Amino acid sequence: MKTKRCNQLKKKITIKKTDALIIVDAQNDFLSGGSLPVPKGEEIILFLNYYLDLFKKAQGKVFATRDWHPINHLSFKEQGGIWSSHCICGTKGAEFTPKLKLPKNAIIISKATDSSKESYSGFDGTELCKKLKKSKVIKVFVAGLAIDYCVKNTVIDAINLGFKTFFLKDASQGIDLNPGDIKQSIEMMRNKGAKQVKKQYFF
Ligand code: VGL
Ligand code: ZN
Repeated sequence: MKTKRCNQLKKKITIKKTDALIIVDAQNDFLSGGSLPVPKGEEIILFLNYYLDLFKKAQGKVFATRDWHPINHLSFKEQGGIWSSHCICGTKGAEFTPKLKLPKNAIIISKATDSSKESYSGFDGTELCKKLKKSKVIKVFVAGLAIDYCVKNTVIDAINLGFKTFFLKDASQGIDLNPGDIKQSIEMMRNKGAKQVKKQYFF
């Protein structure tokens, strides 16, 4: 039986000061030319910049997470992990793509900084929740790389922490290490209560 989805948006969205945009891992290593490129990753930059502009005009809050690994992070193949080494703190690969128009007042959240622990969520071991609550944020709009890892885990944590959570599909791409991972991740986010939205839904 097909279950009816209620988290399809019917009204247009207006960004408020208490809304936050959370850009996940828009870093050089996750884009073409980087050490762990996400397929079609570049396609999201245009959309991310569109949302950044929207949030700037509405004086919404902007957060940007970054994968910020030590050189011997357990997720790297040399350490027995599944990923080629990427986003090593302080390197060019770990920098945000220069194409991203990140405002000066964006709050940067470094994650997965402990060599012996993987953290896909921007909330895991960081001050992201504290900072959002301090800014009186109610709604979060999550976008970036990669849908099936850091975006998914950030979205699920945001929901569990009580934020009204939106997933910006057009400003996100995934890896699909196992084909179907992206689709499954989106299903999971929506089943947990995330609202999937795109550019056309905004004023
Ligand atoms: C990520 C794989 C490894 C992500 C981070 O940002 O989604 N994926 N580290
Ligand atoms: Zn990583």
